[in-house]
Amino acid sequence: MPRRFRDHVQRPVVDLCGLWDFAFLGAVDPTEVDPGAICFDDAMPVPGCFDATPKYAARRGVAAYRTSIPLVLLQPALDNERLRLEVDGAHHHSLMYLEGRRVGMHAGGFTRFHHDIDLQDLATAPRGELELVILVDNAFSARSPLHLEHFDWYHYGGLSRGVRLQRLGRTHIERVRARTLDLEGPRLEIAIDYETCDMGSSAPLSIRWGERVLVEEAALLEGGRGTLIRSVEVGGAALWSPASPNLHLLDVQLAGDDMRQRIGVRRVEVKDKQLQINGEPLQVRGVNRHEAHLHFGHAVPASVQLSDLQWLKRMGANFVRGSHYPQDSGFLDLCDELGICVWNESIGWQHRPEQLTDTAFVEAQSQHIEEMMCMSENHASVVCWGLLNESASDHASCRPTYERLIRQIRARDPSRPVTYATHHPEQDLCLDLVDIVSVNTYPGWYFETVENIPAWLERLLGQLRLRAPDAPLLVSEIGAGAIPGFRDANGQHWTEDYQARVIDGALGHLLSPASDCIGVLIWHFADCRIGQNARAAMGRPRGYNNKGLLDEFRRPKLAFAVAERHFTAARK
Ligand code: ADA
Repeated sequence: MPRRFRDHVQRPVVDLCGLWDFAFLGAVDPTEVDPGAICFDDAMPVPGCFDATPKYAARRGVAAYRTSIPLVLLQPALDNERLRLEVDGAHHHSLMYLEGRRVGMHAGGFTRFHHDIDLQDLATAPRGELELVILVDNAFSARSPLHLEHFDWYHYGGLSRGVRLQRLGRTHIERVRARTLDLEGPRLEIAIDYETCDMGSSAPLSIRWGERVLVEEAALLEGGRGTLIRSVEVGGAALWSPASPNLHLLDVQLAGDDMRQRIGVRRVEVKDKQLQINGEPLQVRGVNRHEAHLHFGHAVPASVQLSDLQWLKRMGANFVRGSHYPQDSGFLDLCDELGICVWNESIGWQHRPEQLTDTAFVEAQSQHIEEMMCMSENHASVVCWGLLNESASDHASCRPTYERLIRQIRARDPSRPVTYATHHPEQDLCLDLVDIVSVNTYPGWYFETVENIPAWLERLLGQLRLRAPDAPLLVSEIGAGAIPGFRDANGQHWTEDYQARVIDGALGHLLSPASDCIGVLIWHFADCRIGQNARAAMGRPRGYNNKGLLDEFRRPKLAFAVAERHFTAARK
């Protein structure tokens, strides 16, 4: 494994994580708030979710965060006075003010976005500090069409991931994309998106792979935005796979700017009704995981991310579906290192035709998908893209939206398969659009007896096979609820005993060699809080989705050992 590194060594970057000034403003229109008039009377950590703290529990509305950045931290001064404010996740809608001037607005949590600011546009601070105020609104409103109240999880609010301020030169690297072209060699395509203020200039470009120099040249840059594409051979590079998660350091330098990424060389393919990595079929053994924790909301710290993955490794899992939104890049880093494959999906939950045919919603999804792909495309662990969990893919009116978004994903990245989880397989009208046909089903819980789980699954997969003769089939959700610690001689619904029996019946069938599917993703890893919608809560004791193999504090239930038994046996 290559040593840990920072993304930039040459570009000045100030990490803004830490305690910020805080004020909860509540139900106000954020666009009408004067950031200079806010009375900051509290403190809040960044990353953090303010409504995961007891004082602001269950509060919805606008929250204001403030910090200041000494300009000296952004030295050395470059010849172009442009700053970039980069935010890794703000829930749900945010407005950014630097020195009192609004510099950006963003809708949708869970993705990285940035705003560029010309320093001369600011009334530069005489005290040599820049004051940054971010307003974050976690209310459900038209301002954030991607976060809807009916979803089956708690939408926490705040600055849930990292925040940075960077100083950009006249030429900067916008993004580096590395894609395996050929395992022979191996050969990679490195695409470097840049932006320059200099028309038709040439600039020194170097591409290093670990200690090796792959490219050293004067590259011709067009003015404005452009992309440099180089095909390189990385002879002898060890491949990435779940069993051997080898990573390599890619270091790109252009005109005094730099960007470094960890790359896994591997090929993901759908072939012979299988998902293959480097030509080897992958049996999917995993879980769905919400990036949530009672103490931290969506700002799950690295220590919890790591311990979650340690539980998964112990269980014999090799796969996580990031349900139901893009995963934090720190979590993906760990998945890269530990050889855990990831289905990374855009935010969504049971969208109805009125949303899927609404232009504002579709545009917001499209932008969110672009942001998800930008921040996670270099992660070797991400082996497929997903979208729109359990939405109206059974309505003809929604097919154009599926076509458009799937086309967008494929155009951006032809190297990974695309899928979505359907819960109406028999009526679904979009199965032909995806590479992997994924189905969510709850026999033994919402319908059917535990004894009938194998027969039910066999029938379901048989029907799906008729509709998708050549696609890999995946059971993307299956499970049952259990109140942690509830055991009972009758083994009724909600006992740990009952949940363990459902998991046993499901995995016993789905992981057997006779089963016509590529594997299973259990719903779900750990219990999580759901929204405050009273109707939903009637089926969710404690106000939690209790189908976790572990409880909300990651204490394993009986079903964990059952999954461990099946997963480790299937691995052999
Ligand atoms: C669906 C959904 C999950 C969860 C699950 C359940 O399949 O995709 O997010 O709500 O049902 O617990 O019923």
